[in-house]
Amino acid sequence: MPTKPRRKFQFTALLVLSGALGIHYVGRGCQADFSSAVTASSEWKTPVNVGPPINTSAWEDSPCISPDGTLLFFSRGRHDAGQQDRNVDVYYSRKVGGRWTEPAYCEFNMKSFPTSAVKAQDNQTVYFASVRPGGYGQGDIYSATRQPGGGWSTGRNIGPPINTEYNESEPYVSPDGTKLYFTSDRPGGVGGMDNWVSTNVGGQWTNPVNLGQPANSTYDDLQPFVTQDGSSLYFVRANFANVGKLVEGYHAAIRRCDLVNGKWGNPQVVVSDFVGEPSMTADGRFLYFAHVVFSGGRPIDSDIMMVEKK
Ligand SMILES: [Ca+2]
Ligand SMILES: [Ca+2]
Repeated sequence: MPTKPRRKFQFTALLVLSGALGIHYVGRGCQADFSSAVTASSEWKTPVNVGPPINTSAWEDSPCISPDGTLLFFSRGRHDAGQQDRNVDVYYSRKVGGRWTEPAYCEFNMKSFPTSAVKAQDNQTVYFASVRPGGYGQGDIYSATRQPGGGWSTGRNIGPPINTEYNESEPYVSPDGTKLYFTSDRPGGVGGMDNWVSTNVGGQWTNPVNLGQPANSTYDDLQPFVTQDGSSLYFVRANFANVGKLVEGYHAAIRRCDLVNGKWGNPQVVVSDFVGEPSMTADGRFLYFAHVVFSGGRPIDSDIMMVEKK
């Protein structure tokens, strides 16, 4: 059983949803000054910032790239970088002629309530996390559908057993729609935030199952993304409780576990440091993620970055 004390977050969902790294580090009073260099493991090229019009001086994170690589959802804090609050909304951009179009505001945003961490598989249905009136408590997972005339529905709470009084966020649905991976701090985990999975049987989500060790740990394990063939899990391991102690390797790195005999193997670092929200194209060629930039020990910006497989 976890021995780590439960932490109380004012906006627990938002921490995971968007600006997660920044709020945590602000809250923990991290004093160190970090290089903003992002490094990737040897099978990847050099990570690059996707630039404007996606990135601005505002807080962009939670990228979700469509399987074909032509549609990018992401979150943007409407306040100055490092000053995120509940004003976090989802935008999307399309790649036309090799360039990203000016981001458009998603209809399922709700003013004054954060919405983030969209995951879409077919460009028709999206899953996202939000903190809204009428929810089950803290962050919950919602779904929205593409409307006939364009745009999106406002979103529907997908209910229990996925959503509880605890925090649920970071949904990822498998291409066939049968598996929902998400992050929660609910009881029964390994410790801190863990990743969970539920299976859709006859249109109903089954009781979520903890991914277990070594995919989860007593640190914070969050933001799951599973490759199209289901063989690799990308996620973030961070150490939000002790970030000020500069625990090596736990400054929010993206890791990968491969499925071995039906079990997730030991995680390997893919991209670091102060990175999160992995999302990959179906061909496994492009990995999008968020990166928090620090200056003077404080997060000053978050941008969306991309790395291409060699
Ligand atoms: Ca930015
Ligand atoms: Ca909840």
